[in-house]
Amino acid sequence: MNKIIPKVTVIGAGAVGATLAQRILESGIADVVLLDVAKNMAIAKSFDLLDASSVIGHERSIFATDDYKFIAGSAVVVITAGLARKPGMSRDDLVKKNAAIVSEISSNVKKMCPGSIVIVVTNPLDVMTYLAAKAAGFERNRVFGMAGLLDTSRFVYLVASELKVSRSSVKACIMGSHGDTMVPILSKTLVDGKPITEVLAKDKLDSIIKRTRDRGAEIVSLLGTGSAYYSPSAAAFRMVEAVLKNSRETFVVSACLKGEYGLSDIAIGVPCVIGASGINKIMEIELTEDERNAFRKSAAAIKETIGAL
Ligand code: A3D
Repeated sequence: MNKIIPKVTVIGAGAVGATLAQRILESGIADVVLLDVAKNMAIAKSFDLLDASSVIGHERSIFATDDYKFIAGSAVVVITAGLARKPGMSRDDLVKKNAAIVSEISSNVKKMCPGSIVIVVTNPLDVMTYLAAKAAGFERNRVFGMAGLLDTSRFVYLVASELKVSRSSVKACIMGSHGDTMVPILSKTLVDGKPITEVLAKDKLDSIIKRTRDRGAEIVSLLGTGSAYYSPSAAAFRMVEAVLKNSRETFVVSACLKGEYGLSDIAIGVPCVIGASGINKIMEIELTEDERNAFRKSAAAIKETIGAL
């Protein structure tokens, strides 16, 4: 009997969207619909990806379009459409234009794909996740944003390379906003089972935290045009995979809170168990007083941008 292959829609065929499509196809976990207002560009990328399929050795398919009727039946929809940062821009500088794009896309997803899980990548991430959840009107477990897993992965890489240890020996968690107020949870950060504050001097740790916060901007300024896409597409891929495989892994995702951590009417990065229903569970972990204060400050920054919209 033929196995039913799930369908994943990626909206936005730019750097993040196309690389995510490539990761999905090459993993073999789903067929892809790639939707972009720039239809020919999306078609060109889909042809290029298909032309690689026999070299890589997969049988998955990708269909490029600008028409929402083709997204019907998708198990997961990933929104990567919108403007990316240019050198000197903050993520919040993108807010008005991307808000209009994400709201329109989410209304189309609501119409054409009412049973899907929606993963938001467009920046500013937490605000766009909040807007997508409002516009789609889905239960809150079915709309979440990708960022905390990426921020954590950047931090893990920098810590591991400073200490010359394997990346798998560093356990970390970065909560809060995907922006200048992100909150590394040092009380839960371990290197080979030891608290990070015991193995890394404070000045080194502070400079790694700063570099993690600025890593996106560092890449934007080196690229000159566009922003990071290998690591963002990798993190988005892991979330798609967790949903399709119902793996119930814990990732920090931007989740819509209803009382958790004392917050409501906001999307913000918190650890969540991800599976077939999207967010299976929001984990309320214990924070130190400093971490709690930093998390509240981060929430206030997100609320300010939502308010300004
Ligand atoms: P880019 O390569 O410019 O691709 C964006 C694509 O969106 C383009 O192909 C556009 O044609 C398309 N698009 C624009 N408007 C629409 C629309 N209404 N419907 C369909 N498609 C549309 O950007 P990118 O892929 O580098 O980044 C995409 C978004 O992800 C940006 O907002 C980035 O800031 C954001 N991003 C977020 C992270 C996180 O960690 C959260 C990381 C990297 C990028």
